[in-house]
Amino acid sequence: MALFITIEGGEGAGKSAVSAELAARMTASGVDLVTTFEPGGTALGRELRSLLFREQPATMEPISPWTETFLFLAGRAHHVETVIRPTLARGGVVLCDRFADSTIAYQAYGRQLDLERVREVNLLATDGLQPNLTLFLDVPALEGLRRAHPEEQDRIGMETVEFHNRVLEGYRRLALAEPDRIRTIDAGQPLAHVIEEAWALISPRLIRLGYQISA
Ligand code: Z5A
Repeated sequence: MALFITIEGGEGAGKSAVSAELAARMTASGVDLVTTFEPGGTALGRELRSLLFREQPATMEPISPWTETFLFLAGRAHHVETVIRPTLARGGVVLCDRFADSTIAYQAYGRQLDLERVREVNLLATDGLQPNLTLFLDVPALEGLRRAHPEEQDRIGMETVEFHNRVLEGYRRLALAEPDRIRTIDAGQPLAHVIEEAWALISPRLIRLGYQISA
């Protein structure tokens, strides 16, 4: 009965905007929904998020790519244990803005860490939990960066365009490798179209769960 949906993509792809509208539609349809995000879907996750993204004091040693990876993974393990699995266990629907694919795309492809090792540690953090459906919002890196609010740019968002292109390449390869789970949506189209495509992928699954969908 449960359903685990994740939304993925590069910076400014529209994940937050699309998640908000999907959540509103699901709530209006009476879905037992938990919306959450990474990094930061728990109190501990928000502490880790602040550690990852705050301006680092000059006295602090730089965060290495593997250290960065383990900080994301610590938050994910806790998020899975305390929020995601309990919701799924009671038959609820989880809509999560970023999950394990982000670590493959950003740390393995973006930071160029060893892909197999990143997969292994990711698997430990998720305890093998996989989303039922992942919506990959695919928009060219330059367009995504143009959309992102400069004042909200974090340490990773401020990486080079080459970095963001590698991230996108990572997502595209993941989508090719797992076409049943990862559905790509052209996020360069107007937001309203992106939302309708996303909803068309989600609503049949909700109907199969027994929900009466109103939109
Ligand atoms: N990260 C990582 O490295 N490893 C990991 O394991 C995890 C994360 C989990 C923070 O993530 C960083 O963490 C992120 C990856 C890394 N770094 N980067 N880059 P985040 O999810 O908190 O932050 P973000 O991806 O940078 O979010 P964002 O910039 O807010 O992007 P978004 O949520 O996809 O976009 P949005 O806020 O919905 O839209 C941005 C603007 O564009 C807004 O004004 C919208 O109205 C507009 N928009 C959206 N869609 C459209 C369309 N289709 N047309 C026109 N305008 C649009």
